[in-house]
Amino acid sequence: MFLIGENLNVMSKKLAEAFLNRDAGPIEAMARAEVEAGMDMIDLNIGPARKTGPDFMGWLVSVVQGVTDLPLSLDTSNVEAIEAGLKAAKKRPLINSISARPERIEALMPLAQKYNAPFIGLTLSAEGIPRDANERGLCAAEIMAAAAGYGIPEEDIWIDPIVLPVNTQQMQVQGCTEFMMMMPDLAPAGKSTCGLSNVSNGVPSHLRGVMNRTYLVMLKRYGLYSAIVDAFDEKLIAIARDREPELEALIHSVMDGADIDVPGLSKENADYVKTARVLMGQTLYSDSWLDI
Ligand code: THG
Repeated sequence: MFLIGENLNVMSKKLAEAFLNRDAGPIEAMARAEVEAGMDMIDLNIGPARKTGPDFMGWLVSVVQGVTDLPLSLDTSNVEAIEAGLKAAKKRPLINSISARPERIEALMPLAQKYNAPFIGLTLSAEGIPRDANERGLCAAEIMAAAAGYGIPEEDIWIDPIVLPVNTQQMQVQGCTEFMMMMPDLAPAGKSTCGLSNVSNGVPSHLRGVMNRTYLVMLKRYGLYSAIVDAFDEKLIAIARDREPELEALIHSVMDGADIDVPGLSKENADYVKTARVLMGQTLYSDSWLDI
């Protein structure tokens, strides 16, 4: 699986000051650490960046490129900042992202075309976030059709079905898994990706890892091509790199409805089984889902 490191982002408490003061040191250190962790690409998430976006993205791209040759993902809703990143990048960067909203398509697809850059197509339309896998499929089809109109090849489109937090949107979680099954028919040459950590947003922080890892196994089973992930979750990286076949087999058996003797499992494996059941909507989410 192709892994995009999420850790260079404006929400980061650790990097807030460095971002504010344009202090390159901590940002270079984080980029190096993501490379060390085995990422294939680094996401540069500067948020909406309304005022100083273009200048800031240009600066950030130069700083990160100073310490690594990895390709970059330009993560902002500011169109001018995306273009500044496209201009500054040495390697073909990924535009993160273009939704199915007409004004976003009209503003960003010409840039993807001009700079010959791949982009993440976010399944979000004028009506908002889709409610199920079929609505996600419709959104994806709109994005693909629009891109074809700009002559953008299908293999440069990375569809993101928008992962939502399990604690408030539990019924939406399966929408993304089901969407992954539809991808080969929808876009045989297209790619898929998602912001994996979204699933555990708002979940007690010490429990986010088990949630993220279990969901990754589920999405991976249906062919997820890529994910934006916490570069420093070693077990998660091991799953993505096919180094946890036993854990994958356990979670697959839950997905297949196997009758599992949970009390007979190790605490760690029991946690994964309980988490898979929450993600499948079989157990109602609560912050204490592992204790019941
Ligand atoms: N799809 C696409 N791009 C995306 C997302 C997506 N980019 C942003 C986001 N979602 C993916 N990136 C993150 C980055 C950080 C976190 C979650 C997703 C995160 N951070 C912790 C927090 O906010 O509590 C820790 C912050 C810190 O370091 O202090 O959860 O879905 N295309």
